[in-house]
Amino acid sequence: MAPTKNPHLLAWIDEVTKLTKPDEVMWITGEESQLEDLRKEGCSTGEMIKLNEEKLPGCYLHRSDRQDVARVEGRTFICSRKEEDAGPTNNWMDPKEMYDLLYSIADGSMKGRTMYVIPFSMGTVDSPFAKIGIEVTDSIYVVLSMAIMTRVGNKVLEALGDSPDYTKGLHCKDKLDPEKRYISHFPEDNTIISVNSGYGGNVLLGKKCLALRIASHLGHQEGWMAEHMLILGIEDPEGNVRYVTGAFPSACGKTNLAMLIPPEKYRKAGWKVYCVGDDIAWLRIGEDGRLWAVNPENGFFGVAPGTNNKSNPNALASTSKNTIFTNVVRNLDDNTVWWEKMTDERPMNAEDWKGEIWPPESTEKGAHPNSRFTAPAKNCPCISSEFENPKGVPISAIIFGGRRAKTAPLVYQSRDWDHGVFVGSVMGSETTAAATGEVGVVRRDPMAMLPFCGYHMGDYWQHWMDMGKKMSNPPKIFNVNWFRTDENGDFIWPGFGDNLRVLEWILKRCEDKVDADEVEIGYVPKPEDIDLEGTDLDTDTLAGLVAIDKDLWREEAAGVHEFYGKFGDKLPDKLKEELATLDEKLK
Ligand code: OXD
Ligand code: MN
Repeated sequence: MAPTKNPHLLAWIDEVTKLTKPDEVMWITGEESQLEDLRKEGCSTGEMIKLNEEKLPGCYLHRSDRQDVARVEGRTFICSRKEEDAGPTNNWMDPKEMYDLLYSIADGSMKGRTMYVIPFSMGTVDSPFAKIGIEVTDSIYVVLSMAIMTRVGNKVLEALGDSPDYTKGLHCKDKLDPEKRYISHFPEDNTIISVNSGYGGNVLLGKKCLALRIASHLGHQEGWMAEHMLILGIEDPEGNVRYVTGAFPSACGKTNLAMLIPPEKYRKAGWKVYCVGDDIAWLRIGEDGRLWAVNPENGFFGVAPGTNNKSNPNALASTSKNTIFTNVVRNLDDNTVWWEKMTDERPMNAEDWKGEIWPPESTEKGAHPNSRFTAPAKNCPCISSEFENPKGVPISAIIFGGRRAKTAPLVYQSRDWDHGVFVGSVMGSETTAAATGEVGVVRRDPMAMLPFCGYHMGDYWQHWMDMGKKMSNPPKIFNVNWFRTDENGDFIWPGFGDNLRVLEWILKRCEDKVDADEVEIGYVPKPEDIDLEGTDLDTDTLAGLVAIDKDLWREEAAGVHEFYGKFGDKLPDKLKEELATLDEKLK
């Protein structure tokens, strides 16, 4: 029996049941015994593989379909009623047409299967900022992953009561046909439908679909922001904790920054760093006129390859128990997992991500490059004590970043909020050889939201401007670039924990405790103001790292003109002015 009397919800579940025609309907209660039964059932069908209970307690391996290993931006749609509202950066289809198409795919697709109903909350259930979703799915993997990534079960239904205010999420695996795969959002209906995929980013509907695409639309209407940002707490030796958020395109070390370990000198002096979130921040203006952030998620859905005891010991520790691994190597000697760069030596007796024997002489990768761990946030050794604070944490600085070999300095500060919005709107990363074969092409990814903004990007930028006007004490906005290279193509800045040296400067700037040099693009540090003790760098190198090459910046400005051209009338005037100011300063 349904554990709710909510008439809206019952009517929708009834409608979905009639459409998908499952053999059974099971409501996820959040009780451990129910989840344990599902883990057992998942193992009996091969959907899940139980790992070594002693070495990896409560951990499982899942393998997705070989054709279904990543998000599919080309098949992700924002089906707003008007095409214009989706904007030039999203795929759009008329909602009626899309519903017809998706209903025809979903029709009868759960025959012979169980339909699971997952009530989930993004944000702690008691938070005034939380949003409730109901995901209906035919995948045990989705149920178990949602139970890690979100708060699930009856407590969510209690919080919902009889309200119609929840996001509807329908997920049908169907036949996992890539040609019929659609990840569709209907912002005006607060609805998500995902079909023919079983990959996390496409089917854990709380994450990118609700907490970014749908939530960005809701935030626009309701006066808050949903951003693709980590949230980090930094404690100085005096015990003051300040919080920053950071937005980075993929492959820029966002998870590493979210779980940074201070360099030895800083550790000894008493600096500590806490992770509040690694991927998504919901931001609201507090009564104090500051911006406050909550992480709506309850777990990490992190990329496994490259994670090791040096690059990110906190992430590795987060996966030590109660974690689901997807598409990694299985070590057959001890039934544990492995991925590239986890250790120097690969396991010799192992299955690759496809579940095939991985011969010791193989030159193929064992783990899929986008293999993942789904780990409870509470496992993280540096999780913030404020992680579950329903009010969130006050933000001192917003940090944008990208991967730029030459153009962007190590760090610069925007002149003010509006200029900061400009800085975020033009951010991008250069492609690396491995990804495309074409090196150094800039891919613009405004605020790292290109694939995740659920409405017109021009309106989104205007919303940023409007939010700035409403804050009496807005965060300061910065841009960082850990990836400047020397004449040999080697990174100059050591990165990882040493990034705290830059964060220290950022926090001092927020409190007017350090001066800066004003240059064409904003404020850069005086080289002597970044603490280099314990690194191999000297102030001359630092001066090079913050130097601005005007010719490169003229090229950059030309690229921005071209990019902005896409947005037509919706490009906020303020951004046009900021670009004109940059042109002027570069003359
Ligand atoms: C993610 C992404 O998986 O941004 O977090 O792609
Ligand atoms: Mn992300």
